Amino acid sequence: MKNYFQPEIETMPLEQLQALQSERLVKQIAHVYENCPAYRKKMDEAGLKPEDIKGIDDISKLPFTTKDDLKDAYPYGYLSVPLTDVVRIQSTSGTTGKRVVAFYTQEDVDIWDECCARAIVAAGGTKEDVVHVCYGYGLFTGGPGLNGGSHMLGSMTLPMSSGNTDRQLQFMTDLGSTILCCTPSYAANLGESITERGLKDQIQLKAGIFGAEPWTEEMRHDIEDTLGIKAYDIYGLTEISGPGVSFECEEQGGMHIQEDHFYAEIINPETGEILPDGEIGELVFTSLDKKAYPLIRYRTRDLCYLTREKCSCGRTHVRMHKPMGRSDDMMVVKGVNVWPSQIEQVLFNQGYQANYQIMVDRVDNRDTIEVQVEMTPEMQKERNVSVESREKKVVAGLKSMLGIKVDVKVLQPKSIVRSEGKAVRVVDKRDLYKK
Ligand code: DLL
Repeated sequence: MKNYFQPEIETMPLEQLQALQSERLVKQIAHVYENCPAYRKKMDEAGLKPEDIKGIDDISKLPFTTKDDLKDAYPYGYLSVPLTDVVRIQSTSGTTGKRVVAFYTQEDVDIWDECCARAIVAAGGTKEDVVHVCYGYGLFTGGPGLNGGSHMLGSMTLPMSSGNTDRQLQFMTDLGSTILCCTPSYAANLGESITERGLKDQIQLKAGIFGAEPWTEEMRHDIEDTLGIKAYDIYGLTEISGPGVSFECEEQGGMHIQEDHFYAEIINPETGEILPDGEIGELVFTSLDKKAYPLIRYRTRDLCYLTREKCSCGRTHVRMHKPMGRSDDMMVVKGVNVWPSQIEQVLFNQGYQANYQIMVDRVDNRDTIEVQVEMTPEMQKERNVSVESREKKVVAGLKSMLGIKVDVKVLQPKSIVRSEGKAVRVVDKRDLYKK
């Protein structure tokens, strides 16, 4: 059985890594120029020939690829192998318009599974573990990705998919699940059900691999306390392959990007200029060895920063900080930039949990914003604290975080619909008035 902590790759010195990346990039550019008319056109327009790309340092010569490019070329425009070599597709949810369909050869699936196997190992997983996957299966990459990684590792895999909490808990207790893979919001939801049903003594979970949506450190601590586990972040996107593009190690200090497969850059989203490590900007990825749908300098719209500071796990691959959200998650309300994650941080700091929603509207030409959040069952029992005083406290916390007045409604437990996959945190009714 192969070892999925791969020191020869994951702890490679930088110069060696750059040599590997250079070799792979040169091959990749030759591949897309030869086999993908959309890339040949882009490179011709930029006056570039494959020979101009001699190594990783030349990457900045290449044009960016955007989500609009992929949507405009739907479905086959960026396919770079004959259709007969494709064994699988996955697809985005299409929440921001037309779907993107990503294609995989068998080798591409193997690379993806390997990245997910590495992620499970980095979270302490071994062949002895029982891996409970309740990310959705189907077009969404969450279920198939972690499923593939767990298979590759040789762990017993529970392909639960999302939803049906009763069944999740039954299998979790009966079969002794030790590693939970789902969105952080569903992990919080499961934690709540475990507490309510008094099942904590019957579960054997030790770790969780949570991603697919932004979540704060505060939410991590809450999940870790409720489930009695270590909660690891995992990141990825359909266009680049799915989960496992980066993941956390035992240090939980940012996610190591699998740099032998994906080259990362951070750019200024306005100017496209490459930013140094430590500066926040838009994350851009180049697939170095995928064949069917290899994206070159793909603009993810995710905002974060990179660090090459030494990590005590020994991995040398660059770490990305938890993305605070996509640039399109940021709302401008009353003229101020508002991130859902800032609101979440205030709520957790005041003892609330993951059950909240943000309603934005425009009334009489003025923006309105209301945060609805549930009391925890413990808060409900504290009879000496009124709902009004709780609301005032959240209003004050949000005012100091955001600088604007936010209306707040503190609700009874169980008033807000629970999420089974990616949580819908924001309902922005102003979108209805567009066009
Ligand atoms: O969400 C892939 C995935 C599945 C990642 C399971 C992790 C676990 P998409 O549906 O294409 O793919 O959405 C990708 O989700 O660009 C980010 O905006 C967001 N995202 C993914 N992981 C994280 C994370 C999957 N750990 C988009 N933290 C990305 C914050 C994340 N945002």
